[in-house]
Amino acid sequence: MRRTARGVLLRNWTGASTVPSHGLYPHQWSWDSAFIAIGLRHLSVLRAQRELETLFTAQWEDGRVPHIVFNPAVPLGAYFPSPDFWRSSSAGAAAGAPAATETSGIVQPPVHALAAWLVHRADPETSRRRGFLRRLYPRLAAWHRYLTDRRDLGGGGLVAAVHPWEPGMDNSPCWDRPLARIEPAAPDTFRRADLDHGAAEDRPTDLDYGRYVRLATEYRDARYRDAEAPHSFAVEDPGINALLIASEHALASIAAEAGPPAAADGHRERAARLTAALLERLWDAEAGQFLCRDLRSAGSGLVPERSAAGLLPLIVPGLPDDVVTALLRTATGRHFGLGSADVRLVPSYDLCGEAFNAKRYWRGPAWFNVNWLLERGLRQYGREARADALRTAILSAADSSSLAEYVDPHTGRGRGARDFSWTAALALDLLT
Ligand code: 2M8
Repeated sequence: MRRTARGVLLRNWTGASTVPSHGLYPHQWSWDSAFIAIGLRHLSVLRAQRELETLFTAQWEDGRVPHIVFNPAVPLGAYFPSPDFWRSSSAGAAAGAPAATETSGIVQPPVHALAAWLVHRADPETSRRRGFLRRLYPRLAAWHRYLTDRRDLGGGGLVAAVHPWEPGMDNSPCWDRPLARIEPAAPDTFRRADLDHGAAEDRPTDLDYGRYVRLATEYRDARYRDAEAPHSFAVEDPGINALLIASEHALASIAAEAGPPAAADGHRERAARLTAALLERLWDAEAGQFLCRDLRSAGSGLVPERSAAGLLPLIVPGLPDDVVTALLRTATGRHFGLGSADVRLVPSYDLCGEAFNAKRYWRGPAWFNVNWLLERGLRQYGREARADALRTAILSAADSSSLAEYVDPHTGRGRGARDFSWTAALALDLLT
């Protein structure tokens, strides 16, 4: 298993970073790279550092880390939307997009400070010698500042996603309502390259894509300036915010190690403020989990859909005991089935939800990054036996599915791409 996972990471390495999968995703993705670095550190600490460094060379001057960094050697038709759609170097110039690298203009969850800290800890000596954290710290701090300063669209102290691709869970049923208001772009205005590699029944629908394209076009046409963009989709997602908090804690450790030590307190304070806002704005005691908040609905209400993103705050340190207990009850109950005989891994969406579909991407299948984060959260809250069982289940599903992108949560059968990088990386991490 270890050998197979290493082989995948070696083959998916392109010289300065790793593709999630050569066919379906032939460029560098932001949160993929963070998870990949966490696994790569066991294989080559230098490559793990390089993975993150490469991503951050594409950071925009306003602090945003784009969700895709395009490889210029890959033909335009290999992935949609391609650089000629995003036009970052021209349309993004006012927001400080790099001139020499093409990127997307949206972001993904901020797992990077957490990854950087874990990579550092794997070999602190090499990290110090290369000034890894010293160089990365200001970039990570600017990244978090972008999110907290420019993306607090609800004014309540949380980060809002402005596109369904931003939380990384593209077609989650949580977006169905907020997306229903978006007029889809005409189907003949774009060509879906994903269907050249993935089965249509496993992927988002054409209607979803029409809306993704419309929203990205609107942002691009506003030259990616958050103050001017219409942001007709604006959702506070518990996953993004939980990962930001975990990363803010990591940033405090990074500042103490390699930044201005006085900054560590500031990061801890910011983590505490974000945690309070997360509890205040997204916790739903009745549901026993965190929900998304749709900022564009009348009354900007919580979305009554259960996504696994609503369990991810388990990785946030210092949650009140009653919240942790309720989260565990929900995770192990009928909606997510953690530890039950007919559920292999925690699904991305409510097993009892109307929109549940065991095959279709983020509408039910189980994902390895989500389960890895939950395993970490269970350990953080002292649920060692549950964490051990989940670890075993993750490794077994990764192995039997040929390191699939996602699996059917009931059978563990692989779906989507195989030899998927973050599956390999996180399996390697759990093995080490
Ligand atoms: C998926 O998203 C991309 C768009 O960003 C796509 O469908 O083309 C998601 O699973 C996302 O979370 C992931 O980062 C990306 C690459 O693995 O693929």
